[in-house]
Amino acid sequence: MAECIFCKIARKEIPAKIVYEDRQVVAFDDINAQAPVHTLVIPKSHFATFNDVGAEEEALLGHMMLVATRVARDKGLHDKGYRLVANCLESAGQSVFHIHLHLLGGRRFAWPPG
Ligand code: DGP
Repeated sequence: MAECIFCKIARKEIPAKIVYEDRQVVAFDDINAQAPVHTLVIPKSHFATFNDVGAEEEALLGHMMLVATRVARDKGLHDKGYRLVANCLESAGQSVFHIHLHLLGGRRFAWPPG
């Protein structure tokens, strides 16, 4: 999508600290980090929310999860633990309408989330 900020990051039209990329996804560090490690995993194709992802994208969603675990390993979190978060719609905290997984780590997290 032309105006989507995460599409622009995927197309390298605006800068981001990209830590992983392949044909389907890009992972880059969050500009407003909430933990020592805060990386976002996005698909290169645009879906505004997880409600917009159909069953035909099952493999893509699984790939996003596996990439998140790979980045967690690369960032030294594999044995320490980490959190994966996906916010869907405003009430859950979604502010960018291009689906993404948050990989958070490097500190202790509370449960339940706020
Ligand atoms: P969410 O609130 O779940 O939609 O998360 C969106 C995240 O995206 C939020 O933690 C901040 C991050 N973010 C927003 N704009 C940019 C940007 O231009 N660059 C980077 N690296 N992160 C961004």
